[in-house]
Amino acid sequence: MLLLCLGNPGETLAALEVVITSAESTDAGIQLAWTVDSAVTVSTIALEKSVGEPFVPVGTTVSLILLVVVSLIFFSLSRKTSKTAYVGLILFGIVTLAYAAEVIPLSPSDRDYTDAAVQTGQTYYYRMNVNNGTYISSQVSVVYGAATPTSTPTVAATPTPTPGQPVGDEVLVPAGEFQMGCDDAQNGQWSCDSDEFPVHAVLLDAFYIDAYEVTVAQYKTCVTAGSCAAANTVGTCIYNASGKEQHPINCVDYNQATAYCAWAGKRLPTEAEWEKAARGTDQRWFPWGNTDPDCTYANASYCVDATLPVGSYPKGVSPYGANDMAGNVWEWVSDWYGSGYYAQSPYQNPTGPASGSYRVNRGGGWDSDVARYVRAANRLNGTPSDQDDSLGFRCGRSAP
Ligand SMILES: [Ca+2]
Ligand SMILES: [Ca+2]
Repeated sequence: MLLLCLGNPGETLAALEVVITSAESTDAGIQLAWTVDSAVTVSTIALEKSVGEPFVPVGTTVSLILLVVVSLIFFSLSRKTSKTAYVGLILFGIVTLAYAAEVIPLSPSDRDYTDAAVQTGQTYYYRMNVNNGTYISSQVSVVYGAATPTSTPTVAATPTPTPGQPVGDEVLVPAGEFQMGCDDAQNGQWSCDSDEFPVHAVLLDAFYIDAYEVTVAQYKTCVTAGSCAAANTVGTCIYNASGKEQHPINCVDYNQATAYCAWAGKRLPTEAEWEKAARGTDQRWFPWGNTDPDCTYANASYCVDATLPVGSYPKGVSPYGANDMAGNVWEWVSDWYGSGYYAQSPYQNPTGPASGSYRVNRGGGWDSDVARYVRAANRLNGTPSDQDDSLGFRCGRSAP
């Protein structure tokens, strides 16, 4: 979106030079950035904002003082004052306050600011007050035009869960072949389900996959941006549960998961990508290896009977660094479910059957009461409209 900048940015004031170098508006707000001459010590910076009207030349503080002084004079002379004079006082007050600036305090080290409190079609004026009294010489008039609804992914800006890496991190799964599916001869005590036959070689291009399940906080960011529908809130759905912002979002259907990933500039992983990210290339049964699962490896088998913050089981991390690929919540992947698909799957970058009634869910959830459900080869399916309290998702994307 184009902005209108009026005035003469960059005028030097004594030893101080503050230049508004860029001003952009997006749906997330108006973004302002500035530079300060390195020779100048900045002790305070305050951004002043006026809505719809330019700043009066004398400045806001002076305007308010004037209003108080004029008011006192009027009231001291009240018995001698006409109604017309009172009307004049009221008008003066309205005009003065209409020009009053909102002061946005900033840290002296700040060099940019995004003002989210803006409305489409309104004009805003900003100016910098540096070191408590030195204004930049030019005002910046920002015309926030008719916004085109575009989404602004802010995944990387969400809070960091502990333990583990920051939410929003992705892990890279390099290109190459792996064995997908299950082979009873290679599966220890765990029998394969029929839809995991036959084990077959799959060649995938390199891809990224989220290191964590998408959290409630992340999903809410998409809802706030207007690009995702709110998750279901009934029963044990945690969309509105306090203190669970870093838990995986649950009770979202396939289309909601797809919409979130698109908003984040990603997509759901394919079933093959998900399985490779979960178990690597050595046909291990679980993300951490072939040790039987317990409550130190994964949130499953009713260990806590609820979701937990993502990344709570670093011991159960996959060979590529993906967390909670076993347990916490089941995860939507992009493929239609086909129980016999493995027998006809293409060798390279399979994307599942062309159509179907169910989408694939992977990894098991907090309520998986049988350990074999959290095997990396296990497959489940759900109708695309399912919103289950043990079903969430994570996103992936092709490596550039
Ligand atoms: Ca999971
Ligand atoms: Ca199964």
